[in-house]
Amino acid sequence: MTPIITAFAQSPDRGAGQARDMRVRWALEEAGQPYDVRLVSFSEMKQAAHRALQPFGQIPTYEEGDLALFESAAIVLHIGQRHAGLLPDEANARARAIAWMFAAVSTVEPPILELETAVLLEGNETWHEARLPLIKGRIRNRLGQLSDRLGDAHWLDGAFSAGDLVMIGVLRRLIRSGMLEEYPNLSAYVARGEARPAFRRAFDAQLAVFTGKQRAGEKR
Ligand code: GTB
Repeated sequence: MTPIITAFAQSPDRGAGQARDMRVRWALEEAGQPYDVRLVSFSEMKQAAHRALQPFGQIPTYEEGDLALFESAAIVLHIGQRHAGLLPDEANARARAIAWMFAAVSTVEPPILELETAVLLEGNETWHEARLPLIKGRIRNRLGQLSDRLGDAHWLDGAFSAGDLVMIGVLRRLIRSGMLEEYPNLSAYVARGEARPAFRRAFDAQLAVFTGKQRAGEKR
C-alpha cells in the first residue's frame, strides 16, 4: 500500500526544503518507496480530521493502511525499520544510528528552534537583541561538539544512515543563519547529504509544490 504523507500547501520557506516533510520524503526516496502527498493549508491542519492524525495540528503525517503516524523522526525510523537503505542490519550499529536520530532532534535541534522562534516571533521584544548571542552560543556549543565527533569522517557512524538523514535535516535549518560555515566539516557533511540522489528527488518534489507543479487537493 502506497503511504500518504502530508505537507504544507504553502510552505513559508518557499520551497527551500526546511519543513519537516522533507525528512520523510528523503527517507522514502532512500528506501526506494513510492509515496503520495496530501497538501494541507494552515487552517486544515488545525481541524479535527488532521488533528486525529497529528494531535498538535502540524505536518508531516504518515498513513499506510491501518497505520497513522506523526513526528518526523518516528516516521523516518518506521521507514528505516520496514525497508532497507536507512538502518544498518547489525544490531549494535542499528542502535547507534537510532541514537543519532534522537541526538539530532533532542540535543542539536532545540537551540536551533529557539533561534528560529527568536528571529521570527520575538524581533520586537525589548530583550530580543540581548537574547540572540545567548542562543547562538548554545548552537555553537552543539555544533562544535558535533564537528569534533564527525572529524574527517563522511558520516556519523560508518555508512550513511537515518541518523545522518535526520541530523542533516536539522543542520539545514541553519543555512540562512550562516553559522554552518563556521564549521567546514559540518558544511561539507550537509553538502554530502544534499548531493545524494534521494535527497535531490525529495527536494525537487517539495519544490514542485512551491512552483505550482503540485497543487492542494492533488496527490503527487
Ligand atoms: N516534532 C514535530 C515533527 O518532527 O514532526 C514537529 C512538526 C512541526 O514543527 N511541523 C511544522 C508545522 O506543521 C512544520 S516543520 N508547523 C505549523 C504549525 O505548527 O502550525 C517546521 C518548519 C516550518 C517552516 C519552516 N520554514 O518556513 O522555513 C521550517 C520548518
